[in-house]
Amino acid sequence: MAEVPPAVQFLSVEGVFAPNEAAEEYLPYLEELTEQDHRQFYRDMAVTRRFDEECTNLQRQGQMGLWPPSHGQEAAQVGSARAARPQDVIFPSYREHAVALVRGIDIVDVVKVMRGVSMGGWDATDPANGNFRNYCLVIGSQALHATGYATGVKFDGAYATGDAERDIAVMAYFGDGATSQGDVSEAFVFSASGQNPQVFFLQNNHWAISVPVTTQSRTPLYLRAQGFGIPSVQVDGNDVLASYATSRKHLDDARAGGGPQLVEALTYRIGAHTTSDDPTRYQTPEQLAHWVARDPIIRFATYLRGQGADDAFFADVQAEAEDFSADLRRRTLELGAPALSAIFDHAYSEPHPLMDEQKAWLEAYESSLVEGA
Ligand SMILES: Cc1ncc(C[n+]2csc(CCOP(=O)(O)OP(=O)(O)O)c2C)c(N)n1
Repeated sequence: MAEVPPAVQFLSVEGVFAPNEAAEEYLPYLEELTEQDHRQFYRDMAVTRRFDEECTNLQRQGQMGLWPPSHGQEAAQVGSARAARPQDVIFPSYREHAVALVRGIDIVDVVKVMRGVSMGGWDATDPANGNFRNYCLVIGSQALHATGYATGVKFDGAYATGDAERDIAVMAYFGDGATSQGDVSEAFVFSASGQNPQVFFLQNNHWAISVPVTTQSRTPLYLRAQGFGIPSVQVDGNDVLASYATSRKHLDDARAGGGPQLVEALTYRIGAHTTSDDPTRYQTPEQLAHWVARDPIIRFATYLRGQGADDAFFADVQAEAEDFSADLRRRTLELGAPALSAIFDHAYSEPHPLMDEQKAWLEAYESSLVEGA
């Protein structure tokens, strides 16, 4: 493994504001943040943690086929999502529940995907959905989708105009495992060649299901990007301020015409890859304990308490998280099945005679099965 300098960090593991040397150039990005912003970060993380637990329970109760928990990755996701501007376009993988929340997605739409009652979940082109594209279960493929989209932004000249309210950056989220996919390397090549306005946000949660990142890469992952001519930085992904500040800078740079950028957030997947997995078969208790002690939410709570947040604030957030989860549970249990013919509706973006024919056939077949027909 190559020697690397420490990752950008503002908060010590104990939650004390103590920027390290690597964090210095990112300090100005924290200056605009208000106490309200800090509290919002906490709220986003705590609500996500709570509904993520609820979704895990719902899956265990047979309400979903699968759930990929985000426990432990809340700071990486919330910091980067809050750093993006409304006009930025986000391409997630399948674990970005906190990012979905921040961008305004109705989390029940995510549940629908995992329950298998929706092909996509939400209309990604509806501005109400925060330019948050659909979840993607094909590892790394969204890096290429993002690169294609960013190429379009480039052709439209919708960046580097100097208008920060309108210039667009595209952000792609993926994991350490995805960097082993050809798609991600291809995305790096095309994006660097085109000097696209995009940021690759890599959550290194140390595992591609049961394969450790040390098996996947002999070099720190963020250094790979530099081989493609992409400026990159490694940050403490369990420090929400570090995730925010680095994402802000690199999104700003990409939007302003600086070409693609990469942020590698060092974090850890606490628990299972998905509800189909048993992490006790490969994660050591020591490694898990090391990361549990670096819980991003507890760490930021300590920081906020130092800034004057009192018990009433934390109780209020907890109550909001409980309400959110109870509502999510109620609405999940109310989800009906989609019309069988819906499967044809999104195969092509425009009407297609073959789809119409197949849909009509299925409907006729279904109605022939109705008793008495
Ligand atoms: C193209 C492709 N190959 C294999 C899989 C099976 N698979 C699902 S998740 C996963 C590991 C992904 O790890 P990483 O990219 O680090 O993301 P994480 O789940 O840890 O967030 C694999 C190999 C897949 N979904 N798609």
